Amino acid sequence: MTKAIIVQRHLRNEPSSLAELKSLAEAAGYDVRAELEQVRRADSRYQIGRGKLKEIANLVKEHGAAKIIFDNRLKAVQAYNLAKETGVEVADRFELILEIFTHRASTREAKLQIRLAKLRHELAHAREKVRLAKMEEQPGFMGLGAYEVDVYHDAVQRQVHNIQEKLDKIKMKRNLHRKLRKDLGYPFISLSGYTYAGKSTLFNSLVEATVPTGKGLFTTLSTTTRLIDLSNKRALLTDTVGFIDRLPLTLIEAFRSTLEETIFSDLILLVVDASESLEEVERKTATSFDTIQKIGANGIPVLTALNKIDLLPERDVKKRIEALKDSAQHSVPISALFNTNMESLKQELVKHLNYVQAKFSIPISDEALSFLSWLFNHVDVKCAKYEDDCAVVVFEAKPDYADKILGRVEHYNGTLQQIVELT
Ligand SMILES: Nc1nc2c(ncn2[C@@H]2O[C@H](COP(=O)(O)OP(=O)(O)OP(=O)(O)O)[C@@H](O)[C@H]2O)c(=O)[nH]1
Ligand SMILES: [Mg+2]
Repeated sequence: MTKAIIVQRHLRNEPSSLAELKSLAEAAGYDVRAELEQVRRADSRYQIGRGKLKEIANLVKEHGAAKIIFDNRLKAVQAYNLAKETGVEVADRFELILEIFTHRASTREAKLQIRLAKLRHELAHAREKVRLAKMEEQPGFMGLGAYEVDVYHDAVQRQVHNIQEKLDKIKMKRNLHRKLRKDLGYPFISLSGYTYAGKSTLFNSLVEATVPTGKGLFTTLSTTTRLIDLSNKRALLTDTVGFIDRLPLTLIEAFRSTLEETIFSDLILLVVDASESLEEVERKTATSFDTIQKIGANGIPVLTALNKIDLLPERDVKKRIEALKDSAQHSVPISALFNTNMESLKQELVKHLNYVQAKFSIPISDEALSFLSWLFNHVDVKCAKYEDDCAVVVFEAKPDYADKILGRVEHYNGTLQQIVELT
């Protein structure tokens, strides 16, 4: 394991993020040996002050560290200067997140998305890096000197284009799958929320799946969709990549097609880790709502699951519900790990899916009977009885699917008698 030192510079009114940076570093496989914090304005050459830099250099020697990781975004020149002064590689939080994603990406799409994010990051820093690389060889700055800036820039741009084409093809396939699923009439529910909140654990518990969980931050980088049974109704539930504070736009853009599962859902099931301090719960919930907006999923109804309540006394659960009531209007306390309150959660999911209940009558014929047997297999039929030469049926479905069904009812000379919203 590479030994690392983590550093954050922040203003007095800004919070410390070293605990999260440490979890990120560990998720990337580093052994964090020391942490350092400095309250001051950013220094243009080193990000931190000169005195602190000496301290870091000493820590590097003392611990035999091979990497310094900054919470702050570093300019290429700052990373260069820091590497020069300390003799080891320097990375910032964004590069650290990229590193985790690179290790963890298992699907072809996720791998391509990561390469795209990396190349875009390269492009943004290309000119500065090439200039620095030409001056002198430094750890983490090698291998660029042979390229002329423009040649390098063009080469990267071509690769970006290439990957984008491949991703577009995968996206088309994904769109087709989504359309096929839509034709089945099932509503889409997507799990969403901060990384490590317990989305995959909840997914496994709701649909009896075995997606990987708990390997540190960002365990899930691709999507998995399964049918979920909600008392006679069925929906499709998707587990997907988690959010984090200051998630770089490059990464959001690169992961757009994965995130589209959320954008096109009928309901977002937002998972919040309620076991942390009230401050953390509020910060991570705000980040989650913010990211939902950023990816263009605002307007989709959100149901919040306050997870990990097994770790909290009951009065603290109430405090969290109270604290979040403005942002998360509808919340259900649960423990995904111990299957606590799963039935209430399922009931709330059904409530939030905005089903309609429709009643129709249809004259009996061979065709009508085979349509009715299809209906029993595809929607929640509440009641069916025979009156004179007609069948009278009450069923519940998503509004657009109910419309489709009623179209077929009309086709068989049936009549709609009543339709009501169930919320
Ligand atoms: N005590 C307790 N731990 C839980 C609960 N739900 C999840 N966890 C733990 O929280 C950790 C993270 O769970 P995951 O399901 O991997 O979280 P995630 O939101 O899918 O994380 P990413 O895929 O990284 O975004 C794991 O160690 C789980 O065992 C719960 O209800 N109670
Ligand atoms: Mg997960």
